Amino acid sequence: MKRLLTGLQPSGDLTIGSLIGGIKQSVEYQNEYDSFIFVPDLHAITVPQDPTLLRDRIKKNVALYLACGINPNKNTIYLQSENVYHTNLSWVLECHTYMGEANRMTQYKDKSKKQENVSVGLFTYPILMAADILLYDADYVPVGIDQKQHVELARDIAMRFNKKYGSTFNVPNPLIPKVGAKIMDLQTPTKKMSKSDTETKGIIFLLDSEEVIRKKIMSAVTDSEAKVYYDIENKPGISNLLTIYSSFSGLSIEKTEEKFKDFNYGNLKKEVADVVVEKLMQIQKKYQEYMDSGIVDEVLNQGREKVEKIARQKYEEVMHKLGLGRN
Ligand code: AQP
Repeated sequence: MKRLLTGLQPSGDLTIGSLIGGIKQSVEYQNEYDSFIFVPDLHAITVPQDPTLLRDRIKKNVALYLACGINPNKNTIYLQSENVYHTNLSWVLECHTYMGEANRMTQYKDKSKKQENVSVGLFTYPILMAADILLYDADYVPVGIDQKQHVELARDIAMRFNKKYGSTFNVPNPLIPKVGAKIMDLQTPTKKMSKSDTETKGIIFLLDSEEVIRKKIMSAVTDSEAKVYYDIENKPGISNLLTIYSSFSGLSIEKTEEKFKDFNYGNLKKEVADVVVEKLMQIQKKYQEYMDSGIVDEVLNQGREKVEKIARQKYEEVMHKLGLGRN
């Protein structure tokens, strides 16, 4: 069975972008693949975090994974920082990554603009991500379009390492969703909806109340043409709303466009809000049950035990090939 790996940073509360661009794929693929899903808390500290909020979010995110349909019997669920081999391998991979390659990462360019003091960790983030993937010989990594470049870097590093030291790592492939590849901010629809943005009016968090969700969608920025059709370039706000509807309802973009072609913007927003509220309320009910049940720790303990063995074996192979250590 091919292995699929995904992780969503606890750098902010999970959003509908995280759901559509990340979790949804994992839910759809969990019957077909040996699925690994983890909480990349080491990635989260590439930008400043409040320790109390971070720790709180780790458990919340696992409960949300489960509430969104990640089945703990079909997925290996674990916490990145509880397995030292991620950082060990990351260092090894850093020593096999060229500055030119790391310099080309566009997400770093975007994210570093938002920071005052940019950490080296933010720059080397894609290499830690490569370690996350290569450590477990993942075949597929479901990612939003913005993270595709990182998976390509992991591929390049894997191929280089294999060529130099003999076959060691599986070469992974990105899996990009057809619809909802990028959910945009409702207030600035030319910008990706990101959970760590400080301006939250344009972000729908999975745990937002019904009232807040409706308010955010009803005040989404659109345009003055008053005509509903899909055109990302000229109508980013409307196109984003159509994408959100399509992703939540399962209707294709073409059918969604057709359905709303005679709607005014207010009525379109109301329908989008209805479909989002319905889904998120179901998720929130299950989330609360998981948070109250103690299952989160159970799942993370099991995951930690399983991945530690796999990772140690891979890292020892790497050490041996590089001439590190004594054996
Ligand atoms: N708005 C989005 N549209 C589509 N896909 C998205 N993803 C995140 N936001 C959107 C996808 O979700 C997966 C997990 O990503 P992540 O949470 O680890 O990192 P990220 O892409 O950096 O997410 P954010 O929300 O933008 O986080 P911050 O604010 O911390 O930078 C990935 O596959 C991602 O593409």
